[in-house]
Amino acid sequence: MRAPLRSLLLVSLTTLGLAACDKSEGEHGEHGEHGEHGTGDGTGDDSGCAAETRGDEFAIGLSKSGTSIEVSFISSSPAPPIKGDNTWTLELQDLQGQPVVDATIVAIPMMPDHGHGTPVEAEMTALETPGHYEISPVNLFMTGYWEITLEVSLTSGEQDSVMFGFCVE
Ligand SMILES: [Cu+2]
Repeated sequence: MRAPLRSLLLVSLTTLGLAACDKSEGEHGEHGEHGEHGTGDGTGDDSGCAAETRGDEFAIGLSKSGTSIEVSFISSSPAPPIKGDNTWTLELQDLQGQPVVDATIVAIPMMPDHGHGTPVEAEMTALETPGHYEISPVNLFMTGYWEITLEVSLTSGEQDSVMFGFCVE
């Protein structure tokens, strides 16, 4: 009897946390979210990205390797990624440098400091160039540090994943 009650509480707390996060962003836009989420360095620096040491420096060609594939940035619009909706063109290659076609990519953005993702689902489009895929919108709705995991399913049935980290403002 106790366990179900506890998990129910946990779920409602999580839901509340997410709602509060969305709400503060929606109502206040650029202002005020940092105080509420408590990055807690007390410097009053509104961006935080200048001091952010995690993640990746965006560049065309930035790449990450999984177990059997490599994912590289062909483009990002805008570049570097910003707070809001982003469109990414990515190239998938196998470890021999051959294009990986007919893959399925699911983008999962998370803010590790706040413990939330985004309700907006990105869609994937395979482009004409073999191995090129467009992912849009990569929705990074808050200022701060995001980790975007790309879960890749290959035609072989194999699963792979890579992660890019970007601080956006
Ligand atoms: Cu957040």
